Amino acid sequence: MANSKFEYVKDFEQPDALLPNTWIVVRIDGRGFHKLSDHYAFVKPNDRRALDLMNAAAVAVMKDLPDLCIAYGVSDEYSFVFHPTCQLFERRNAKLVTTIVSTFTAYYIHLWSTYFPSKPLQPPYLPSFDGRAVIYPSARILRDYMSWRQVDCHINNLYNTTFWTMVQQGDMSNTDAEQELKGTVSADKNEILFKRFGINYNNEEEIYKKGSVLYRQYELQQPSQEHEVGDEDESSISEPKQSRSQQDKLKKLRRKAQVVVDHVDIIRDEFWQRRPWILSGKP
Ligand code: DGT
Ligand code: MG
Ligand code: MG
Ligand code: MG
Ligand code: MG
Repeated sequence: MANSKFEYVKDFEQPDALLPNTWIVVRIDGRGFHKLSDHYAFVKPNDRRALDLMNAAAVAVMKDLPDLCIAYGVSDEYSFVFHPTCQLFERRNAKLVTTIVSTFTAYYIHLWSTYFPSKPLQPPYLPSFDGRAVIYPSARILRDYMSWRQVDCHINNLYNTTFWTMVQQGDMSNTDAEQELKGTVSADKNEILFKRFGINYNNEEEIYKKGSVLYRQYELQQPSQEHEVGDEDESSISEPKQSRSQQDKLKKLRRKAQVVVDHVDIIRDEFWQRRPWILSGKP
């Protein structure tokens, strides 16, 4: 196309490529899900259908974007992780975030009726999500980020489980339950659940306690115990760049892999040691 005199406006666009050789985490979060969950009468504190729907939309995103190596979801949020070697969209921030947010939202709405067949979506209560990208310079810090989200899941779930049990089974008012829980630590909440309601928090469903972890499982790579991966297993900066054909081959393998939905501890080393391909990016 010939240059027009208007083309100079392109110079106003700002470059926004994310730093090379860093982990990229795109976290999305449901907008106003407090209201949305009320409107569609999500079960409190945990609605299994709502969580399964979040997971199904996230699996679709993982399948659509083979560059993603792991994702973690809890409540109305999901974190999607790109490997430091990722070159998708030249690592442009806005392009990565908007693609993930819109793809996730599209699938969430598309799959809604499968999980809530008797509750058609009604404007203005339509699901939408915000998103942001954050880069992390090492696998250790990436893991600390993931741990942060899972600890958050645990703390919120223990609180919400105790609070709603006191209200629903203990016939307390929201205000009284909130008042009593003020300043309590985990052990206090465990004790309230056990002594007053005979509930052992440990026996609650893993999906509520641990959130959801998505990763690729390859036919030839079953989880192994032997493989040792230190925390310092950074994708080495000195590693030669992958050629185009190498990248394409890896992409194909990733596309064919099964995306697993797991509800397991990702704070301790074991999860990562048994699945070394997640952090190594091979394949
Ligand atoms: P935001 O993110 O600033 O637009 O505002 P919200 O309202 O989305 O707040 P946020 O993201 O901090 O908290 C998530 C809300 O979603 C929280 O109010 C509870 C609701 N929610 C998420 N999962 C469930 C569920 O399984 N059951 C119920 N009843 N509510 C849920
Ligand atoms: Mg929020
Ligand atoms: Mg939200
Ligand atoms: Mg949230
Ligand atoms: Mg276009």
